[in-house]
Amino acid sequence: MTLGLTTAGESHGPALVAIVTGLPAGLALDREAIDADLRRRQQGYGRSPRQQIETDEVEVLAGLRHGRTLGTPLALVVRNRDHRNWTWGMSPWPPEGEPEGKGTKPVTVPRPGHADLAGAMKYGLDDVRDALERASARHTAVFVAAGAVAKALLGEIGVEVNGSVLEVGGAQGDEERREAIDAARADRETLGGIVEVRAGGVPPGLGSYATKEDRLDARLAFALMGIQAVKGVEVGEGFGLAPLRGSGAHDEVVRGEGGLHRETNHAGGIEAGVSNGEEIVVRAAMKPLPTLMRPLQTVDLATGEAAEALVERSDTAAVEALAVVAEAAVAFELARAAREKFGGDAIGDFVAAHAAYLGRIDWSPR
Ligand code: EPS
Repeated sequence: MTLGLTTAGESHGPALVAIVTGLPAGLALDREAIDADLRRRQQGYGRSPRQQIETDEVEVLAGLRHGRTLGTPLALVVRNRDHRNWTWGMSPWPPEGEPEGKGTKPVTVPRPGHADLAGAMKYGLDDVRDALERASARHTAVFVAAGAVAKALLGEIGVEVNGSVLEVGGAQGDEERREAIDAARADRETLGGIVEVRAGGVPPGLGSYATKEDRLDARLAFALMGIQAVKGVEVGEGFGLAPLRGSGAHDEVVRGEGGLHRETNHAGGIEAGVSNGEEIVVRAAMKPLPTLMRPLQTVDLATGEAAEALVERSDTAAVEALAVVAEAAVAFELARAAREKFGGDAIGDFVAAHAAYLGRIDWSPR
């Protein structure tokens, strides 16, 4: 038993879609909680005016009845309100009538750092829009909806997942980060940053050292690296462990009141690809976004001449959004690992298997 996630959707197409498979029956979902995460993802400082057009809300097409999962594929939809400005340009079928609205002219000036050039070459595209629409981080909205479902499942076994921003453009405090974003916007620049996700209540034993694919650290790195603009991932103290001696790098085992635990957490809650019962701590580094209002140099694919890259409405920074998306990605992967360990067709089976397992092991969270 495992969880599956398939998504579809372009940035300015009609909608974003996710199908989640492998949920137990009887899990209560809260529409407000899912929509709250969708709003959190939209709210960060430095987002594009696009966010004033979108008010993301989840719709459920299948797999849910009266707020409880049926144990069947759960189909989630988030509509793109902006699509009304692109009905001709992003029409799924050959458009009828005169071209109108946005996206009517082919994009031929690829942006360095975006999917544009590699996508056009790989898929044989004359219009770079056919690459950038799916590569856009817009579709992280539906990942967040799926992540909210995963958090509901994890909540049943006392696991909580939280993402937060550590830095934007090298600035750390709230005020400093806003100043950095304002300064970048004034210079028609963009910024990246670092986010952290922490998961508490994760029991020892999620993931496995049995194969590379089972390793929880590898799976979380994959989940985070799969998010647009992420260029680096760290587990626990990550790169900071490299210069240390062994005695300062590992987490000694002690007996607490209710069982075994660690005094430190250099490992970020994962040893040998298996959760060890300490808080899971992972970080992701995001590059500055590639759509600059001060365009970088490129080559026009239609003429072969030097040109300036595409300038489109875009975000100055989306690091706060990444914190929410990364939280969803970590939650989904932990939920998947928990489904593998605890199984169950009904939510009660899943919860009972978790409780029986905790009864067997000698563990007490710090
Ligand atoms: C994005 C470009 C901007 C962002 C978008 C991601 O969209 P637009 O080109 O329509 O202004 O706002 O993100 C979202 C719409 C979203 O909801 O996150 C890109 O190129 O990745």
